[in-house]
Amino acid sequence: MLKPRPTATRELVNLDGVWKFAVEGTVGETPWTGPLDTPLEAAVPASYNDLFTDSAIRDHVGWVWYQRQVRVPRGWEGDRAILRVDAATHRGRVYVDGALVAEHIGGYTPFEADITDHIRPGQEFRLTIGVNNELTNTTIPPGRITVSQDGRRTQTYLHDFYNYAGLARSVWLYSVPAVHIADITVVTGLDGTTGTVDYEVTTSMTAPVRVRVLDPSGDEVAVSDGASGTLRIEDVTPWRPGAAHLYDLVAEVMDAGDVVDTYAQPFGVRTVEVRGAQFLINGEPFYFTGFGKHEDTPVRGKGHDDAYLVHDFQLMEWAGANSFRTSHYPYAEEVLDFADRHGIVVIDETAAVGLNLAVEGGLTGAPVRPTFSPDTINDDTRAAHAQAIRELIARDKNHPSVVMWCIANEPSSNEEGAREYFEPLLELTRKLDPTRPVCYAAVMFATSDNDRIADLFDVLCINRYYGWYIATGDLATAERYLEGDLRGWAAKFGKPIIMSEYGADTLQGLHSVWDQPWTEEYQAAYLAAYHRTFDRIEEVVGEHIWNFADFQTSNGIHRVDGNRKGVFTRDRRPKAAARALRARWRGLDGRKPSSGA
Ligand code: BDP
Repeated sequence: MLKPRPTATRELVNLDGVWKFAVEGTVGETPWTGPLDTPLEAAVPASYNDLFTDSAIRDHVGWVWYQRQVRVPRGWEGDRAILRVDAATHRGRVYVDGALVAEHIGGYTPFEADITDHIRPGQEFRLTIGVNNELTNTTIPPGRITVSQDGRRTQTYLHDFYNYAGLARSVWLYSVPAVHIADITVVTGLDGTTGTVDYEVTTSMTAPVRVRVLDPSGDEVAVSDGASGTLRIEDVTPWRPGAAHLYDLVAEVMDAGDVVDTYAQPFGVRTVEVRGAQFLINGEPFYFTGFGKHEDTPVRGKGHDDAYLVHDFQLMEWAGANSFRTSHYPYAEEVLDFADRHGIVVIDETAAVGLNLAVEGGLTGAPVRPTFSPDTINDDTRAAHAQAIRELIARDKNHPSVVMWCIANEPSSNEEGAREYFEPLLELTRKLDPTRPVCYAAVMFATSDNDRIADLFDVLCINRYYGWYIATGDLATAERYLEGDLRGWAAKFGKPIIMSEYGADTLQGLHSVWDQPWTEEYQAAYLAAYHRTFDRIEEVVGEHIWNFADFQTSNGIHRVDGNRKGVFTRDRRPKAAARALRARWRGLDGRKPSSGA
């Protein structure tokens, strides 16, 4: 799916700003049929939850409504007009005046509607978008809605981050010519000093296509005719971690010798491969340093913000991070574009977080239900999960920064039914993209002995909290457990291991001379214990700390104003561990730190 871009043949109108806003129940049953009668306004992009002081809005379970007027540029006669919503979390319905033009389920991937037949160039139309935040056992991520005795609907879910909802990314209106480029796929390879570029351009109607590759200075370095083929770039400059280099694949659709549509798709020439227990980028072993992140900031919730985008990447670079995981959902496309341009490596994750009912009982003492069963995570959930994978790959396939797909976080991979659930999803992922390795992030309860799916995947991504949830405050025991655990996976599977989560909640400003959980010293000592262990185990090819920054969670006695495992606070100030990381990570250039054994 192409990102909308202005080109010589396409125009783009951004619809961000302040929209009318209402919660279901406070306006009529069919709010799209007329002007929204509401005193409220909401910012787009932003999650709506933290914008208002009324807790009934923050805690609302169901639909909310956004509305604005849009004027169609008058020069669009003869073109198609496409409305694009970058994300409606978790379900969206789009109405142009009274007409439903699009419906989409899945909160973190874009969707579009061709609204040409509903609008007139030069005229205004009323755009209404309904957004629903409900999570059930057949959504990705899953959740459960209960009705309390006073009739209120309450949403629970199986992940700790707050269920922010709304229009957290941009909304666009753009034009394309009637005959246009519908999609482009680029797969690159390296043949000595030559870059190979397999490309495929799909068009709305059969029409001649020609493509050119431009280097960053705009010089043409390869050219070809035809909707698919292989281009060769002599003396190619590969895209490398820490040294981004992007080319443009300019596709042109021709009609009687004229260019009727043109689109420039940025790409980088690089290869990714898993060989034995190594993760290779451009044939060289790569060691991941970085974080699991969240899209999470004060007031905006999951709302995309370019200032935080730039600042977060600055902080990652300052710390020596060369990579991150888009835990626990696909991030805004602006984030991946930035990573492409700055040589930061990305593990790109679906929103399949919390396919795990073993954690549900917890402190409530509720009987544990099986994760995979007709009443819980079932065939319909898997169909939603498959769709999430399709949409992720369709959106992100051309990003050189994306080196691996992560199709789930902490599923109950040790439970009966896990293999049956995951095997077809993995097959689908590999069919859609045979070029990138695939992983899932393994939960604490899944060990090398009882995990039922690890052999299907390319890289073992493992989340562990020894020294926090287990052996709390006892780092000597934690280190021993960790080493035994990792050596178990290494011996059994012989695959590369990335520690995809490890971390300790830390209150900024809390100090102690002892190993006391929650202090800044403890976080630093905890991370150091893990790092010593990684350096002793050859199969470990990466370390992603949980988390880059503190983030908001749902209410619960495990959290004080959110999850505090950030190396940075929610407002991006460094805790003591940040400098220790910087000392370890800076200057590694993708190589593993030398053994601390
Ligand atoms: C892991 C989850 C992550 C949580 C983390 C924690 O993958 O989303 O935030 O634990 O408890 O289980 O801090």
